[in-house]
Amino acid sequence: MSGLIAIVGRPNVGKSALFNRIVGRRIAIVHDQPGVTRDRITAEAEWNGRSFTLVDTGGIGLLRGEKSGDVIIKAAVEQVDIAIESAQVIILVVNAQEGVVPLDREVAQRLRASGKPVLVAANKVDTWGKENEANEFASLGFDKVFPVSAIHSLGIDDLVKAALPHLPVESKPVAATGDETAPETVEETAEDKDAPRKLQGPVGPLKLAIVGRPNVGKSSIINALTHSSRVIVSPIPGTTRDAVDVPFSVETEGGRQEYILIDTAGMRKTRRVDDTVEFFSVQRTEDSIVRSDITVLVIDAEMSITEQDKKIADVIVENRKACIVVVNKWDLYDESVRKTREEEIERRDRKQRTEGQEKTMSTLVEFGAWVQKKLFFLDYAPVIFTSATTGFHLDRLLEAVRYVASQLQQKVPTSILNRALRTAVDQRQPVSESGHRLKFYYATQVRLAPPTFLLFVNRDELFSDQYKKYLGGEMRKAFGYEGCPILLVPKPRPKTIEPMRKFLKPDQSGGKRLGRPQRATRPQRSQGSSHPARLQSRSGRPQERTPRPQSGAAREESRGRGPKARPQGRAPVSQGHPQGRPFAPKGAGPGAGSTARPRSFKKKHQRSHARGSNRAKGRRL
Ligand SMILES: Nc1nc2c(ncn2[C@@H]2O[C@H](COP(=O)(O)OP(=O)(O)OP(=O)(O)O)[C@@H](O)[C@H]2O)c(=O)[nH]1
Ligand SMILES: [Mg+2]
Repeated sequence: MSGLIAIVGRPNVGKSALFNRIVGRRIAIVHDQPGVTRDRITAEAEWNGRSFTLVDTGGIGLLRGEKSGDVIIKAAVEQVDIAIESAQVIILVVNAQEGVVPLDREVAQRLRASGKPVLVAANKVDTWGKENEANEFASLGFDKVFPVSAIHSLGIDDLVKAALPHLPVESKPVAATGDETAPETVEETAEDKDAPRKLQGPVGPLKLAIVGRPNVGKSSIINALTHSSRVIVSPIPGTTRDAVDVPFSVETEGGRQEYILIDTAGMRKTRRVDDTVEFFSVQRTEDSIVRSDITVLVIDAEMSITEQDKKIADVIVENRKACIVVVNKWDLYDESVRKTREEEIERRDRKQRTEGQEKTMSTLVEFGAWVQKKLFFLDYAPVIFTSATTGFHLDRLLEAVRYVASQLQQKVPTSILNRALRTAVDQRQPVSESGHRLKFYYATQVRLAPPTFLLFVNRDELFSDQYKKYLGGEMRKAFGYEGCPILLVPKPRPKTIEPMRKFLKPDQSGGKRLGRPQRATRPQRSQGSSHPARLQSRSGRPQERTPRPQSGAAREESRGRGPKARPQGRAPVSQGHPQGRPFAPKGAGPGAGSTARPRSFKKKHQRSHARGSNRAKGRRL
């Protein structure tokens, strides 16, 4: 156990500023307005090699004009109590510039009752030499008063050093962020010939950012998943302000899975964000999307899909994040859907429906399709219908999370990738532009999360968005990647390689086939099977026979290349049918295609590759 230090005090004394200063990062929102922090915010901190957990709390006590019945204030005070309860040492923050006020005495009394060691931090001693101002706080009845300035970083070391001896002796090293090994740029990785073997998906607990408009039930979902009241829930939009990390683990047959759920502030239309606190809240939400492994976009079943939902979805897509769409408050909608379905069945029985009559949505599958159509640019994300209140389908949400997480670990062997790409290119050749045609040499996966593929081509500027979308769709059909964006990065072939055109015989220049390049002129190998000479023939077979990663990965494993991450089965994302798949309109969305594909491909595909393996060696894709 690393130990826990709680920062408490009346509102607006600088608790969050002190918290950020000790943690060394701007986590909590600091603003000169009382009651900004509501939830309990925790962070792992380290001081002189000693790690501990630091908690920032909403202020204790009511300010003028506040009513104790206010649901948010009540909940915030409860959160402070929990923090006090679980801490080994408490830092009571007071304002040295204002001196002791009655509310400080109230808070002090409460802390004395807890029996925990308390250190008084007399904050806002901004100029050294004014420490004497802090002396009057001795009257609060605690042994130690530390004059500090959180903003100017004065006196912090003495304060923390005095707190550390109260923590349990055993300490854990500070948790790794998991980002250290992530390659910074695609280029960097591509140059590294061993890159494919080093690819690594998200490590450490998976970070799930729960985002959406205000009041859609983000905090409720977190509380329901963790069976706790960890974050504050209220009917007042804008309840959550800071991004709150909530650790969470699930036991499955496969073992224990650790997550960090990040509760975020609801995002309103930018032009309505007139208040500074809300501005910072939204910024924290965007930061949470950036640092998440998977983003869960929550929408309100009752409110349909609004422009604002689309804007938030845009942020997710821009940041290339894996995503799951959750339609929450389904309990409020369920009844009317049931009625519609009954009417539909009745009409069908009476054969009343005429051809061409618009069908009403009455199943979750149809609703899922509608949602994905509306959020077409996010159509790679499975849609789950939940109720945080009744617990409806929260298990499915977890299953989807597990499944998408497994997709972020999927490494497609280069040979299989190239076969899939060849099939796709054979099936639909890139449209030639100004007499030049885009030619593909080979492809290799350079990143797992998000799945990123480097495609060596003759000229990257010929790779149109339209063709990228088509290829992305074909990759999705071949390898799944539900919930993940697929990135295709064209790269001109290495300069050491002579243009393939050079080897064209004059009579072939208009045709598809190329003369066989000389050995020395072939593209460099980036990995054993990725060499164009090893590419297998154009199968000329239907796209359905495109390889599935499972078979390839299994093959790689049997070659002794070590275990590869494989999908652990498909997520039951189509709500109406547990075994179903998410709906994704074919070809919709950037770099995304239909997620639907026949299940019987794998065997057929294996056969097709066995047959075609020796043909057309040395060809371009
Ligand atoms: N009927 C119903 N009500 C829900 C459900 N989920 C949340 N609510 C209610 O919706 C209101 C808002 O819930 P919160 O969890 O605070 O919503 P939030 O998205 O975190 O809101 P902000 O933090 O303000 O952005 C509360 O009154 C909840 O009780 C649900 O599944 N069904
Ligand atoms: Mg909330």
